[in-house]
Amino acid sequence: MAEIFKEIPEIKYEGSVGTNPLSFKYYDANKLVSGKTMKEHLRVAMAWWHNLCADGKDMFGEGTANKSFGAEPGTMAHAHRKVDAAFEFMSKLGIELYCFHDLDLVPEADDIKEMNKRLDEVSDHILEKSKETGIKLLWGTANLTRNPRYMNGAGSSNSPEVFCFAAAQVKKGLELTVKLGGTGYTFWGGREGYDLLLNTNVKLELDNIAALMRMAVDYGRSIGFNGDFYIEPKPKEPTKHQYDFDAATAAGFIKEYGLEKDFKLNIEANHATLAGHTFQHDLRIAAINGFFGSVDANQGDSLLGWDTDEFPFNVYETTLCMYEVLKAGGFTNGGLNFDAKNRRASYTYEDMFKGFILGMDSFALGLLKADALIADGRIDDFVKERYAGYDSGIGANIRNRTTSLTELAEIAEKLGAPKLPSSGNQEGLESIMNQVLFG
Ligand code: XLS
Ligand code: NI
Ligand code: NI
Repeated sequence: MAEIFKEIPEIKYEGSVGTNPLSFKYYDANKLVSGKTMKEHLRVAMAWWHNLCADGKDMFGEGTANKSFGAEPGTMAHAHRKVDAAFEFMSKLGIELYCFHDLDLVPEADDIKEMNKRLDEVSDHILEKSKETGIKLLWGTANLTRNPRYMNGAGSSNSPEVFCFAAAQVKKGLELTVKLGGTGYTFWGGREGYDLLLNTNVKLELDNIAALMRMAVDYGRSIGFNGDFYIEPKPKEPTKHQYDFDAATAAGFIKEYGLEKDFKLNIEANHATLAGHTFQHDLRIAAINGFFGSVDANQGDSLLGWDTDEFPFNVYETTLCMYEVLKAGGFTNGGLNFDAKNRRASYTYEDMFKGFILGMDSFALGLLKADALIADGRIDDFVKERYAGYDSGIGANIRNRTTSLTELAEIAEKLGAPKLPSSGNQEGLESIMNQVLFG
């Protein structure tokens, strides 16, 4: 079969002094970092939608990138060509995982039976390639946003007929996930949210979203899906009020509806920042709730208020992300899905590769620096010391809940005005971070 990215060689690690733009400077797949290889730590995945489908179209203009891969877009021949492109692309970069929505794989059909037939055909092709290369699915999902029928959401639709169609897509999405060896199934809220409270039954919509998720768990488990279900929080876009605003909101939802045995969170950098948080904040909130699952790796632009899905280059952020990932025990079923796309003006095949080289190198650096921060130990020691008052005495009693307001009030009377808490040392800690980053 004809090579698609003919002019692009296999991308190799050539070290940080290399100047070859088509080489990794820091991503060294088999380098050992604290007992695991870089590849095992990062579990890099390619997002089918951005890499093989998005052509740079925006609301002001048509696409700039040609993603036909030599076939007529909108045809099954094109769907197959995208499979060839995907596997050639991933093989050249040494990427072993990918993620997709049903509609990224095949042209949409109104009839669900026809859609499923197309999905069976293309997933057979993917499976064949997967057997040849060892490349597997990280997580699958269904696109419940694009078709006009989802104008009011899927699980949150006011129409039970639309809800049924969504259920059919989720069912098939789970079947494909199992077929392709996926270890995750994602629910990104999509249009699950609202713009106007006056026309919305919020409680009914939330109950129905949870019902769809519960049915997905029951069906998934019945067909042998042993992986994690994820909620991917996002605060806005497309609707004004998205129900899964951020990690804290999604964690509350999971607990409220008793989904905690099966669900974790997929934290996207750009979604966290849209919610007014840092990426690392949402990772920490996921982890302390026991819901650390997977990551959609990208980067937003602080001057633009939407999900720009840029390839990450901010090493300060990737370090703090990998610091949280390492502290949470690393990925198990999850990974780093590059939910990222080239800028509109970066439209060549070479740019597609450069996007991943940048993203993978940025996270490789982040991993190395996070590991160094942990090994350095000064940050951990500082935090331990900062809360040391709670290790013994009345502090320990507060933590164990073996005291009362009355006892604490008596102590306060005896002690008089407390002295100021110890310094937070923000500038000192940030200096340590710079020292570890830049040597
Ligand atoms: C959109 C989301 C989407 C999910 C998958 O903002 O990031 O791409 O990751 O549906
Ligand atoms: Ni995403
Ligand atoms: Ni996103």
